[in-house]
Amino acid sequence: MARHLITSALPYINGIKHLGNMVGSMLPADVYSRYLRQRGHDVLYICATDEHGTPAELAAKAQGVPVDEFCAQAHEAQKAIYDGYALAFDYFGRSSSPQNTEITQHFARRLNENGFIEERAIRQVYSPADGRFLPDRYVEGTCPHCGYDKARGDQCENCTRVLDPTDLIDPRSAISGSTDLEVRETKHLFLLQSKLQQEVEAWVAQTSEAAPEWPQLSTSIARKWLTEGLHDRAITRDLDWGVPVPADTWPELAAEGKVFYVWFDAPIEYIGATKEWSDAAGESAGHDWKSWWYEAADVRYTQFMAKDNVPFHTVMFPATELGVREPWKMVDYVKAFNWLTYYGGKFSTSQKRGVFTDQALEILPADYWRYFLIANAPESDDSSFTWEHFTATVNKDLADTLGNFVNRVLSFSRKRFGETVPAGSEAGEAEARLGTEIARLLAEYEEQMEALQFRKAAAALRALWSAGNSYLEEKAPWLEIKTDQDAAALTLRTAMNLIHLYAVVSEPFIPASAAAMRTAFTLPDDTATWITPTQATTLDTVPAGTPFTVPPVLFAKITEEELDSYKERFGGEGA
Ligand code: B3M
Ligand code: ZN
Repeated sequence: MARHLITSALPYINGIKHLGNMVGSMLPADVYSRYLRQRGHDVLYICATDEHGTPAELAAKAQGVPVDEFCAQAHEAQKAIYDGYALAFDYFGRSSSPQNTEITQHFARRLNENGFIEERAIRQVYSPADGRFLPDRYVEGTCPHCGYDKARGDQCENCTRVLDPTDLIDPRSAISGSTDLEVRETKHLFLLQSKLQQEVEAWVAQTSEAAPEWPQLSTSIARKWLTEGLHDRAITRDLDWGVPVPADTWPELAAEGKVFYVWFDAPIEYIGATKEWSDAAGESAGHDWKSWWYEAADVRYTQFMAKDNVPFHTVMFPATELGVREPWKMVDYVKAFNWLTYYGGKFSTSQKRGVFTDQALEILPADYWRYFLIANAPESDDSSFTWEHFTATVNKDLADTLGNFVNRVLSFSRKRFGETVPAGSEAGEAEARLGTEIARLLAEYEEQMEALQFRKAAAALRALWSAGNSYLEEKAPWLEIKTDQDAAALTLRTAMNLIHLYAVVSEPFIPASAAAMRTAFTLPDDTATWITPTQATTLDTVPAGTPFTVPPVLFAKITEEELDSYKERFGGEGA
């Protein structure tokens, strides 16, 4: 059996993420990892905070704390939220780790030995008052296109035009405000991606077309970038915070304090964080990071990310890995997502529009969000978050279809037959039909999950829940009981077996509720992590006589008043 390496794009350190970030990377990666683990695969799910670069330095400055302290705190804050969503990372690392420094420097040295790195002199803005070169975002001024007076050196937020710091009118330092700026020549390292164009092209063609094919979104973005041609790019910056250029190879640049550009070291942190995972556990734990990454032909590597990150993962990082000329594991499957919008508009971290991951958890438990987000994942197109849609989905799918079924069946059975699963008659024709239907839907669910089609997998799961409701309506044990106790008992025993099946197969989506359903039954050897379609046909994993309890209501309905208050708090339509 293959080993599965799974990574989700590394959340940037400067601030709490919104629901759109969650559904486009970490959440589906977690659902997929959980599913594969349940199916008995050896899975390693790695993520980390992406901590270098100017936004981290600027955010730390704004808070008036040293950047390393800022990152340490922000890492813990993000980690706590992801724990709240029950994201079951094998390790959640930090790109500022010594492990990442070591591997990033190693990659750079190898690229250099192989002729893929060149030192080039470029002209850059220098601030004598600050005593340093100012990278793009550290220069502010007036946009030459629209006149906006707070345009940054990389882009004007107002008209979105991409800028060069030297384009700005009346430029000033974002650090000190000094307008005494000059342009000086300085050396930087360039990665000669143009030399790797053909190799990357061949790799993309081969990998994206292998079975299963990459989603069209990933392939089309990769192709577009390759068609436009790979350009050599600067991979160093003048910043205090970052992976230092190694002095053994570039003494002059190291002495000037140059560090690698954040997008150079961030993907390498997938490997770095795996080493952090190894190192943290000690050798005794059997965590062998290198076996997952180096000469790891038996590893199947799946990445999750939003579409804006696709070029870095399908083109740039592969170019880096290919240029290193060592057998590092390259991605097999790139699962990319479109945008989740907020009432059709952009979720925006900088403008605080939409629902942030910490706020969502203050309102409702993680399972509500996990289910809604995955069932509406922006897979083939953008999808829109609205409070109306969220409320309708929670109330219908989670509260009515699943939660109500569970509580109704268990409460009614306890009332009529006591606290163990009743025996009743032998299964009949209705049970046979139900078993066949459940097996069919379960096979569909497995197929969609294996194809990483999350919306379709969610739809199959929902259909499994509905099938239980249809069965219950058809048999109507509350009527059967009046004339035939054994018939009613059979119906309830069958329904309780469905609850147990739901507990097992819903776990990737709603782990906490799944645990509540599963522990309702006191089964001596209930260790199976999956129920196959064939096993499902007989619906007999929970035998008569099994003690059970009635769990608290699994999902509360969202009321009209609550809906109104959420819209009021977060801004509804037109936001
Ligand atoms: N940190 C995502 C972002 O901030 C970026 C992903 C890195 S993955 C190696 O847009
Ligand atoms: Zn502008």
